[in-house]
Amino acid sequence: NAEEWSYENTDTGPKHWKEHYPDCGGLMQSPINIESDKVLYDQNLNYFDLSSYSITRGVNMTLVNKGHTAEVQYTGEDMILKGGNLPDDYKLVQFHFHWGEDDIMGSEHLLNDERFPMEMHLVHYQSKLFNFSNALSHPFGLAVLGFLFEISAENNTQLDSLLQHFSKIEEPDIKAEIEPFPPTRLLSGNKDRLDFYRYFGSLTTPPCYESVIWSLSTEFIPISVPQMTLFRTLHNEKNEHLVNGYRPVQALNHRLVTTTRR
Ligand code: B30
Ligand code: ZN
Repeated sequence: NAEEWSYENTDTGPKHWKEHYPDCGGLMQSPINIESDKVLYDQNLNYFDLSSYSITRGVNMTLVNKGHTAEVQYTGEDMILKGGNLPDDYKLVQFHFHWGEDDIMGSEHLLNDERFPMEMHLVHYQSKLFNFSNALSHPFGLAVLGFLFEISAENNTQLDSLLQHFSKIEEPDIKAEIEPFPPTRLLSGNKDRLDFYRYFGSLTTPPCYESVIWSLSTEFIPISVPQMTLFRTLHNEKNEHLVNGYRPVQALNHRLVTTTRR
């Protein structure tokens, strides 16, 4: 229940999540700070097959203000994440964003202690677990593919079909149908060779289940300062600007981060 937790520095904030959601105090939590000198290059870690992301026929995408994030819910023909040494195929259910009040913060994952203005999460569930809610608490039940954003001088026109609807979803729980677009449209590099970091972790919001195979792209997505500003025009349930919806980094503990990138 959305009122039990927040990102504020209060008794509902990240330090207190574990009181209502014990998994938030676990040893495999997300996000993390990825330190490049401790990451292991894994020559057996395969690239993803993102080809089914390009299907847009028979697909519906709905943009929703969830009060703590802007989320694109996805129904219709399956968009499937394959390869990447995942134990099964994983079906896309939604993607959403984490951002800050300023361009110097907002990402959940950090790279060598560096913060980025925004992070996008493509959330998938393991096909053989039948549905998302069943997969949510299952070990390896989810695969989240994350992308960090970096500020660019030019607008990223690939984001326009999303951003043009933000004025309609200013208040929580409002939805807008958007023109379906392949998430890979935001990538400029070779989609068959998307380099990423891999580790095992959790949902970054309560209930923080340790069910997520994390893949964080090493390719950044460009976004301009005015485009970032649009995300901050959304409101939360308290009618404040929806900003700083990111969890602080969690201890790596005994985990290893691997990568496809030499
Ligand atoms: S994340 O990618 O690790 N940030 C959920 C999915 C992905 C992440 C975090 C949470 C999730 O689905 N949580 C289940 C509860 N959600 C449902 C939802 O549709 O997303 C309700 C909620 O959080 O309060 Cu918004
Ligand atoms: Zn997320």
